[in-house]
Amino acid sequence: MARILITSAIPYINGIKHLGNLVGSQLPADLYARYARARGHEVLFLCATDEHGTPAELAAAKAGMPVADYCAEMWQVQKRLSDGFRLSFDHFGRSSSPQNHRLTQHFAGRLADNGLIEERSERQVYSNADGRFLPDRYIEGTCPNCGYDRARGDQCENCTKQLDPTDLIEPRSAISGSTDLEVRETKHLYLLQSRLRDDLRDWIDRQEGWPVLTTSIARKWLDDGDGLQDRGITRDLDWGVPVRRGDRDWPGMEGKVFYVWFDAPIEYIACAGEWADAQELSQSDWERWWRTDKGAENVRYVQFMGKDNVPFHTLSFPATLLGSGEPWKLVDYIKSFNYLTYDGGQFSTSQGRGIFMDQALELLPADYWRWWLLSHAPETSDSAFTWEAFQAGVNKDLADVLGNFVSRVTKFCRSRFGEVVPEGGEETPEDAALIAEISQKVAAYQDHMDAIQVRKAAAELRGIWVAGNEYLQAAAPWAAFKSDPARAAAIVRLSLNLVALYAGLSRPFIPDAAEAMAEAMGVAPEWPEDVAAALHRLPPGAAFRTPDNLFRKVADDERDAWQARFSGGAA
Ligand code: B3M
Ligand code: ZN
Repeated sequence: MARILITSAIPYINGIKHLGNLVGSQLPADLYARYARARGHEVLFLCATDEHGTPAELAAAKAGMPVADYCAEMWQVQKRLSDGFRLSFDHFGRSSSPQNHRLTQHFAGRLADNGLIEERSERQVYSNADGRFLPDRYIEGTCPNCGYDRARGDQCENCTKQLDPTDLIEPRSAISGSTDLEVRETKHLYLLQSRLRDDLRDWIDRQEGWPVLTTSIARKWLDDGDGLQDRGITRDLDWGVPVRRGDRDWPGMEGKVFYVWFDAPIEYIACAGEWADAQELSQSDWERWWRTDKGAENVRYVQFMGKDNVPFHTLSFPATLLGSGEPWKLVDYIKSFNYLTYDGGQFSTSQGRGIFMDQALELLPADYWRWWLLSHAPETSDSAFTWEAFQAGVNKDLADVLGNFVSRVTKFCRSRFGEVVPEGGEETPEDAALIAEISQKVAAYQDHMDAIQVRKAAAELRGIWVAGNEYLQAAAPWAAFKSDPARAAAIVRLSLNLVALYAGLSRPFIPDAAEAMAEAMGVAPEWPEDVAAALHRLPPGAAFRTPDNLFRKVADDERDAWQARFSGGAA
């Protein structure tokens, strides 16, 4: 038994996430957490909302709400949806928590004490009407390149040209529309990441077996001369973690907050503190997950994220931890994902294109989405969501293979032997061959899950379901029953045991259906550490219940209607 710390990239607070976001971090993290728990490991699985930064402020302004209220409300929404998808976080925290404020300020203080933070003066646009400095994307004006009149200070959306706010013609504040802007001198803090380049390179070089997607991104930024530039870690915003040096004021930094990407990964640690506080545990209970001087040297720490988040997790966050000079736990394995595309294009939050978490759960229960998304996880390349593929995957794997198997064996048994595991009959070579085949497939399934090879694991699990189906088809208890009822009883007994076995094995992917299968068989969904023994778990005479159909099929007209509804523009 090991101790495994698992974190998923923490979703931005502004708005409901789409299925591409879900399959890129939270969902595979949940799969792994559920698997690790099932294998008897001690797991701490953490996620939170990422609440600071310009997008949160803008979204709150658009909703006409104070940003703190907006975040509190959206946290509730995201929490409800993550429960709906059965994401089994031990704690779903908030980066705006007091724990994260304290810890972020603590890290800044340590980094400053170690000479890794420098104050630099900059010239930045100040809005007299708004009484504040404006971040680049809060400034709008006409693009000098294409003439688009709503270009932002960082980029023109129309022609994609990267801009400086001073490039804009007739610049105005995106908050008030005021053109009363001036350029003022302001001070910001910079994290001198480049001084940690050698430490970071040594650390990356020591990692074995990381996904190529992770290490190639990390090395690109390390080796590229500009990649590990010193990074501004403060912003002129109202909402965020106020800049302090540990528990002291930071002269000259009044009214400023830390940059969202500085405090967001620190929330992984703070979230463990939030968890401990919520559970009424003590400081040492969370520190044993995070401090290598307090027990975390024995922890395996695994992170899940989309590829765009990799540089922050392979370089910036480790720089914060290493630079503190304190014994914080560094990540042991980073599982990163490519993108899921939607019906030949991209998911688009602004255009309402694609399926969002709330909409998905209105259409079908979580298991349908979990199974399809995980079995098509964008691991080695981007993968494509299409309604045809979704319909085919659900109908074939879930309804035709797994659902049909469970329904056939339970209904046949009920009609011939009643709702009890039938007695009699000897185990034949055919049965022994199935047990051997399943044992070997379960070993392969475990290997893929241990290696966090999500698609391969899904394919192996599907193969385990198929093997049971083929066995039942070939053994044909309905035919045997006429000439040799005892033989039919043995086939049915083994098949009912397969249902119980499937409950344990399938639970990381489809937790609700797994519960239903286990409950029908009158057992808890357990991991089969010994497959042969597990396939004799239900004794003759044990009662079971014929479950309702586990899965329904997606019909063609339904598929077409959904495709039309989520094509965008309808938002
Ligand atoms: N919120 C970006 C994202 O959701 C960002 C991740 C933070 S992880 C510390 O993709
Ligand atoms: Zn332009």
